[in-house]
Amino acid sequence: MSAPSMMLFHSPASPFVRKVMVLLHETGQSERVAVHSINLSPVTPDADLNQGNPAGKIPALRLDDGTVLHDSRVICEYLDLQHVGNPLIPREGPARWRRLTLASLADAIMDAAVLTRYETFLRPTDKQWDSWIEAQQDKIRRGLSNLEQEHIAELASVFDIAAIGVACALGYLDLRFPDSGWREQQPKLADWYAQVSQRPSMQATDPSR
Ligand code: GSF
Repeated sequence: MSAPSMMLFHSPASPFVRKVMVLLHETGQSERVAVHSINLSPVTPDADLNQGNPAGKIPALRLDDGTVLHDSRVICEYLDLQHVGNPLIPREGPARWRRLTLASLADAIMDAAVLTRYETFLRPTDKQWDSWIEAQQDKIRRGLSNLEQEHIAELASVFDIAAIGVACALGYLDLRFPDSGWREQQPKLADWYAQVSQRPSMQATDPSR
């Protein structure tokens, strides 16, 4: 077995990093990537991570020639072009735009959840802005409701970039907001999530394990 040729800046709690890790598992490429764990927040940057990645966010993927790819969408697209199995991002046609738009909705839920986490956990209490937190929560609620009402069949049809994104978004809500009660409002989404959570790729990347 050859040594890993790429290095992924990683933190187990990051839902965006988890997307990349799940895609690596699902496409049989985990051993191509060495994981470099860092402790990161917007107010505690990492100088090594910032090289070639000025926004200083994870995930970032350093290739063997030193090129740095970011963000999770670009990294997933790159890795999906590197394996011989069925693509997890449709290459062309209407399916490509439907699945990428669904994946973007998942990213938007993750963004709102991560920003809520920063506001409620990192920001000093006296500086927190309740209306802003509530607006992020509304984005999450609208996103979950849209998935429940319109996208369950599509999600269940294939475990691709869209399904991976939604699964990682739900996993992050469970990790950071365990009392959010999203399952009561979205029972079909909850059933779907219970099933996909059993996949080896989801089990291997479960941040609560
Ligand atoms: C979002 C990455 C992100 O917010 C992507 O990769 O798709 N659009 C990007 N990463 C967070 C960590 S997280 O997933 O909780 C991050 O790097 N935060 C540090 C910062 O400075 O914002």
